[in-house]
Amino acid sequence: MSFKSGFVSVIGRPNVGKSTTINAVVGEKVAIISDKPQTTRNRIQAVYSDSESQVVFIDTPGMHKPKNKLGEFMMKAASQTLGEVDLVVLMVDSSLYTGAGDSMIIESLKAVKTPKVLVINKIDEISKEELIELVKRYDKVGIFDEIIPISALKHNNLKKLIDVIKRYMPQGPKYFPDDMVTDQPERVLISEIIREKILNYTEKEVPHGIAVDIEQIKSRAGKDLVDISAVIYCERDSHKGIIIGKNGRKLKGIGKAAREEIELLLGSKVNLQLWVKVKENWRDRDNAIRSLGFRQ
Ligand code: GDP
Ligand code: MG
Ligand code: K
Repeated sequence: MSFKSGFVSVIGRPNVGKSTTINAVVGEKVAIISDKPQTTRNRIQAVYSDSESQVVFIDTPGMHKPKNKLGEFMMKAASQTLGEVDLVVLMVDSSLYTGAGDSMIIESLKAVKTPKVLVINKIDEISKEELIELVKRYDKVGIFDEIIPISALKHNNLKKLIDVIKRYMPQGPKYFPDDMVTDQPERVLISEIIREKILNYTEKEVPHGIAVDIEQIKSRAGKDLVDISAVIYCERDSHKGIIIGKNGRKLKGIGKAAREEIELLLGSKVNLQLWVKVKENWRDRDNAIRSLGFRQ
């Protein structure tokens, strides 16, 4: 069976239980939870991993009723993000009737083509009859591919939730190595994207003797632009030549393909600078992994 991986945006009003749910779903399988403020509008919250899949949960700020112009702008940016992930999970609180905030989110979701799952959380606070009514009401909205009642607190129906989420993930690579812990998930993803493009462009000529070290990720003040510089380490001079290609053509192609994917990941324009350096037997050095930004 082929590996599946993708990105999920969990949205909903404050206090409906988004964090509790993500933490419970990811549980002991947590690879990464980042609470550091990041420069871009998308923030990787946590990564769920098992033997057949990897699900990257993205935090999408700004999905609430806009109070002013800035709020409206945030809301627009958030909706754009929702069009770029593989699945949108809208979470509501079972004990509250659909408030203005929810209807606003539902309205803006109608324009989003990404598959949508509605999660009704806190079902421990209502009766079966009330739940049936609630499911009916949300079903009538007509935009949800699935409706899943859960209790994040009581760990009720979480297995079902992750199974459904996995069903919507496309075939994809394992973005994060097993057992790796990092507080810089974006850095790791970016280096993996670049590595993948190098392998695509060089076919079997440069097998696995490469590593990508992200030297800088910096958001340019006042602009929707992130400057990224990375060094590609290879083991031999001949490999360096292959990666760069005739007149630098191959490196240019690698850079373009990587940049386009990184722009999708970060949700902003990217200026990507790549350098190629030879570092013999980097794999044998005991601190090589650590020096490339990984903490094990
Ligand atoms: P977020 O703002 O959407 O991330 O919500 P949180 O995860 O921070 O949860 C808000 C509050 O709801 C916390 O006090 C949680 O303990 C509580 N909560 C979360 N899930 C459930 C649930 O399934 N049942 C009940 N009764 N409370 C829950
Ligand atoms: Mg939260
Ligand atoms: K910026």
